[in-house]
Amino acid sequence: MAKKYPTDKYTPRPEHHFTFGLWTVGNTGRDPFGAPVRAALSPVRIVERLADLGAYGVNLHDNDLVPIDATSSERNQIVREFKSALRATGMKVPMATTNLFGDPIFKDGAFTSNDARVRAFALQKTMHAMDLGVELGAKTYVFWGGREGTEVNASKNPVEAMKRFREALNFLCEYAISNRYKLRFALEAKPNEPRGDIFLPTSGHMLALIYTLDHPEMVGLNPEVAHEQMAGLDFAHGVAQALEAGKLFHIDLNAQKPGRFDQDLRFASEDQKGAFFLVKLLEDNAWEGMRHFDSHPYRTEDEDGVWEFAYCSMRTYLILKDRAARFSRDREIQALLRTIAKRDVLPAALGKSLKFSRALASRLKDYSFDLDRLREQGLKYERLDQLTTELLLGVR
Ligand code: GLT
Ligand code: MN
Ligand code: MN
Repeated sequence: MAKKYPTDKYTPRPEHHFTFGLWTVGNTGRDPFGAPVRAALSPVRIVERLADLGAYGVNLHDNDLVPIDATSSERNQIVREFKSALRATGMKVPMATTNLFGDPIFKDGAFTSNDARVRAFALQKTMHAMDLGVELGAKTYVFWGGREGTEVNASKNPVEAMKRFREALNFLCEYAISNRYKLRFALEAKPNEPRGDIFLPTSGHMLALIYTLDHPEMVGLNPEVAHEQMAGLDFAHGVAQALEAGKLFHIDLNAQKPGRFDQDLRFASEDQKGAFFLVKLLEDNAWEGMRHFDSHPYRTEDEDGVWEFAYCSMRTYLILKDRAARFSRDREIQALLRTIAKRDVLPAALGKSLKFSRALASRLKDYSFDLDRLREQGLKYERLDQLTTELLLGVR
């Protein structure tokens, strides 16, 4: 498949740090209205094919690799074979997570279930899954609480739910510390689906929770494009806040049309401008994390289409990265940005910065601004946006 594309600067290579969930390329196309359209791919095959395409690694839920009802000797056999595929291909497993949503046990939540036995089982399952992740070399551990929510508000005390979620994360941080696991936890938000409403619906909610934990330094975010867009938010802005706070531990790249179910579309197959500003943000800040794709091939595809999807996810990222570099070199765009920067200077009478001092506060209170000038200035953002659009559409 990938042969159809030229070998060029958009050709993915392991050093680009692209990763895929086993559940993403492995998605069989089952949806609420229809049966699978593709056969399941074995984890070993996924590792081999993605290695051929230039990926760096794969990420997994415990049960993407080891079925929930496997005996311990079955588990060990599966893990042995998987590790040997990793060794043979040089592929890595940078992130692992727990499936706390698929089994009927979790129909009313895992860490926030009303049933203490379910909460305890969720901890047990997560400890085993953390052991597996560490055994495979994972450094990041993701928590996506797909079932942590309600349809019936009367059924759950939402204040209690926060306390339960916090208690579970505190427990698991201690578990990691007591085993000397070098894991960082990354929390992934989503506003709804599969629950009517999911607790901690956005990355902002998650971020606020982190600072109430016993070990906030161990816990950050795994924002997903589609999930924040479902909440109507500008993804790059949320990611920028996480980055600035040192809390961008991982990222889920995909695409989404507004106002729909969680589509998990191929990265930048929709909203190319939003995707561009995201890539630009990550690249301009030399963000060191994995470029992880959490998306599904269209249900129209056979296995060939799956690999096309995977290859092109990476290729598009590199194209956008190239466009971001071009943006930084574009003379006219840069001239407009310099005009913006020129306004970022305080009047001499006020000094260099707006950091509080009693002296500055008193000078500022007396300072007389030319308000009409500020009101009247045109900012040239129309031009800036058009130039960006032309650059993205390939005519600059
Ligand atoms: C599930 C979900 C994703 C999460 C995965 C991690 S599982 O596929 O839709 O957004 O990132 O648990
Ligand atoms: Mn995700
Ligand atoms: Mn999603």
